[in-house]
Amino acid sequence: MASRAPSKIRSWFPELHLPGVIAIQKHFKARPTDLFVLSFPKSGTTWLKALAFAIMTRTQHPLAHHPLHSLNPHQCVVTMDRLFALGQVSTIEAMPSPRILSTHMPFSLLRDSIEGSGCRIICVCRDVKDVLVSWWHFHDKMRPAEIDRVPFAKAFEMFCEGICPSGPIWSHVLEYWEESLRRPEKVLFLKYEEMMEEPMSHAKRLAEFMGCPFSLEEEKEGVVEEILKLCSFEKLRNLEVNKSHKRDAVHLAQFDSLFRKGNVGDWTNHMSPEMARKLEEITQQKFKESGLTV
Ligand code: PAP
Repeated sequence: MASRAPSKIRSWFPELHLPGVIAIQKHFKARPTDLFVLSFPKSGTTWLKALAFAIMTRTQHPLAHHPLHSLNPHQCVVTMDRLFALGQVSTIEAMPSPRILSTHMPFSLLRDSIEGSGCRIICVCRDVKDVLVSWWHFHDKMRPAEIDRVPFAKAFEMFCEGICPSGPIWSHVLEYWEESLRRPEKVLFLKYEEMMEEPMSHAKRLAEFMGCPFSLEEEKEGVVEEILKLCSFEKLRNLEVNKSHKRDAVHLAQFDSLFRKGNVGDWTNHMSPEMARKLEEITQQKFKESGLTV
């Protein structure tokens, strides 16, 4: 069997996440029916998890009494890294098919665990400037009281160097983008900004890709609109579960920290024009010849 040259891509992980990444590489094998929600952190994962879960389970749960009313999207679609880190592999193995699973691992680190399985992948990317702003706020909110706040200018410098969880962002995004070009029937690549602009067409596209398209009756009955409403930022943010400030061993993020503004272009409130230009130039340089524009 031909052996693949080791990937040259290097990624940063918080120490806490590394055992999960290593355990996934050692022990995880995807099933043909698996659906993966894969993303760089702060790119729209929570929203995509909610949408994928609501679309897949819409016939099992009437939308008015759907689990998303009482569970955070990250409780509905598990982030594998944490369960693997905690040694709870059996929880994932016991999940009935079709499973929806998620991780922020770069494709090159996940590839061997999913290759040849036939599983489907949905990835979402977001304007790099907004990802940085979102990450900075999230990091600040999660920061223990005894640790000083990282000034935005410092976070900006580090981000430009590629230093942030799962970073550098550019190789992470490009790997999934290239895989979506190679295997469009199995890898769907979405952009947060386009989803915000045209949520309806994206929900339908998602359902088709997932193999459970909306029927004409469902469309007439307004099921697509209902799902979009259930998964909307406003709706999710105002649910009791998502106002919770608690965190547990599996979900390290406090649920309320996952719903900040949900806007496109909040970077204008944080970056000088020079900073924005610098980040845009780096991004253009990294993505040049890939056909990807973010
Ligand atoms: P994660 O990587 O920790 O899972 P992720 O969900 O990818 O986080 O990103 C969080 C961002 O998505 C937040 O953006 P902001 O900081 O710019 O506000 C969050 O507000 C936004 N977000 C969460 N839920 C939704 C939603 N339902 N619709 C749109 N944006 C959302």
